[in-house]
Amino acid sequence: MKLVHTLAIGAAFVFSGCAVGQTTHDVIVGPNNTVSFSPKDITIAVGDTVHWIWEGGGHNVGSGLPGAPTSAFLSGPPAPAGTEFSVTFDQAFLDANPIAGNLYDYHCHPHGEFGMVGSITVTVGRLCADQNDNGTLEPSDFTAWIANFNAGDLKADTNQNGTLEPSDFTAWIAAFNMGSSGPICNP
Ligand SMILES: [Cu+2]
Repeated sequence: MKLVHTLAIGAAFVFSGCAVGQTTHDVIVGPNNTVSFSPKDITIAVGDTVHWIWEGGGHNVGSGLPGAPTSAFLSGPPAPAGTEFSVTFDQAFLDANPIAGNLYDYHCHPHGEFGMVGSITVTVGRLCADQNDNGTLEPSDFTAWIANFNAGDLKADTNQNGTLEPSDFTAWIAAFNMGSSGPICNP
């Protein structure tokens, strides 16, 4: 507690330019001459990008289940090996394409009926800096971070490395300074 307090005095008002980027998740289309996506089902955070890479040809990527396509995304007609396609599942995408549980099924049009299907589940976490989980960032999130940290609550794990340590404090400062464009955390 004392260590954390000392750090706070030294660093609380230093702007951090540390950029915490969103994650890009690669999915292989038609690996090893199979009619499949790999990995098939993934869970990502809001703001992340899914990047499909064609290892085999004659495939495409279209949202929805086989026989029931949706308009959320479509790579185009079946395409050759080497094709790439990306979709960023940011808040604007979620708003434009609302679906239960933010679960986006997709399939290859020629091979969906043969099991070439996949899914993307988008988890909408809270801003990492929002330690009191009230949906906004304010100075009380700082005292909430201290409380969470001292309680061993992984909500204080603002650098998202799975453990609590002093560097989570600097990560909290960075996240706080980024405001609403800051990183998303679960929990
Ligand atoms: Cu296919």
